Amino acid sequence: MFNYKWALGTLLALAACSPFEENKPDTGLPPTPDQVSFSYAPTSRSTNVIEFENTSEVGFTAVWDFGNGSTAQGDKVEAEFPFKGDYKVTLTIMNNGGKASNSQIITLEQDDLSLVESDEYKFLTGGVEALNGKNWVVDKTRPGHMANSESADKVEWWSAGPLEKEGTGLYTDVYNFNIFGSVYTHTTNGKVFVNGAYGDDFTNTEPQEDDYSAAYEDYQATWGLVEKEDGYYIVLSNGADKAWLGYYAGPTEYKILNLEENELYVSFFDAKMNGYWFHRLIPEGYEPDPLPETPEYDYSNFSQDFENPDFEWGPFPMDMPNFEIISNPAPDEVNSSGTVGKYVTDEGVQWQKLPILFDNKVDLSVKNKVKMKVYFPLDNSYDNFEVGGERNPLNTTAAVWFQNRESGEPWTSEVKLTQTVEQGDQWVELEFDFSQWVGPTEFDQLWIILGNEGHFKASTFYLDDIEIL
Ligand SMILES: [Ca+2]
Ligand SMILES: [Ca+2]
Repeated sequence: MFNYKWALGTLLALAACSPFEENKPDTGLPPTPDQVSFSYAPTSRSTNVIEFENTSEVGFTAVWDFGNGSTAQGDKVEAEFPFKGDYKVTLTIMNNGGKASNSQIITLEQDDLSLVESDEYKFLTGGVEALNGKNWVVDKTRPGHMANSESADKVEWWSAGPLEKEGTGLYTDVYNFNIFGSVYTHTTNGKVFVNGAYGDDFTNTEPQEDDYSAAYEDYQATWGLVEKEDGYYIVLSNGADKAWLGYYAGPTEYKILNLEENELYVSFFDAKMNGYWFHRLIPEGYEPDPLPETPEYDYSNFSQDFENPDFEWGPFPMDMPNFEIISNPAPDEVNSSGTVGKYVTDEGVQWQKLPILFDNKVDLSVKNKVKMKVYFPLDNSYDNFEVGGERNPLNTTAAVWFQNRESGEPWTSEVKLTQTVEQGDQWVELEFDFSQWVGPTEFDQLWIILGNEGHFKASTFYLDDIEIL
């Protein structure tokens, strides 16, 4: 919803600047609903593709809601209605004084299934051959079937491990999309999984760590597939009642990140978290191939010099810096080795960091120093403003920290050390001494961040000879 409002706001702002749109008198007074009118007619393409025309005598911005999940702006617009039914079409007229709306119910007598022959419809519903629609379930056995992020497109904060939400009600849900009548059926098997901030939307809740399970009956709603500037969205609607997919966190719009026969990957905005949740779904009964696992290493014997060209540091459960082994770009006295790691962050993606996973728990009373060599190029566009400002700067620090990756909130018990790298354009050896934390024994993961945590900038660093001593 946030995305939509933002997009609409932008469009309106553009329209207000366009001289071509100001062909209707703008009295400065707000329009009234009786001044808002429109006509419509089927097009030659299909009786289910309707052209609408704004016939209002006031205002200069016309915004349409077609009652099928899609919207448009302009005085002459087209909308597709693949399925028969009654649709409430609303035109909103805006001028400098305000806005007013008027609606008409339009009736489509027949389906036009030629409008839903695209792969998106076929993969989501099974197409016109699937009289009972297609059942989807959360891909519970593979990592990443649920995740969250500040971004709608990339997982940055947290990613669920296999079966991590067992017992919450999430894995017993079945989501059916039927192309006929656009019917969405959410079979709950009695219990649904609800975000902790949305417990008041349900009765009969039971705590699940910071979240809830809630008793909830099966229900039916309608679904639509809406194409926006940034791709397709599934839009669910159930009148005044709730309709959702997966973990309940408020919204009825689901951005499709991937849709193929055996995978539906979506993200959705959680207004209370001000971030996005992700679900990967698979057809009910489909047995997915295991995903490649992130390699794990022996903590008591870990070192990495990147001299083995076959070394693969990943795949990672979240979006990490682009990492590759390359020839040492600047051999010097500190690091004359042949090959090193290249660590590149993308513009606009926050929280990129490299993990090292251990297959055993870390014992800081035995080994408690992390050493590594880094090379910070001077031509990164480092910022100068303070950490904790509006955006974290890209700066000349390197940080390493230990976490317990089995914890649901690993950051609450982490131990972290940060150092400023004093020289650029040369190799520098760093040592991080964790000997003050010999107590905790739950850590099983080390993170490395070069250039500061939480910045959004493109950056390039080099890394080599990581050792735990
Ligand atoms: Ca359930
Ligand atoms: Ca090396």
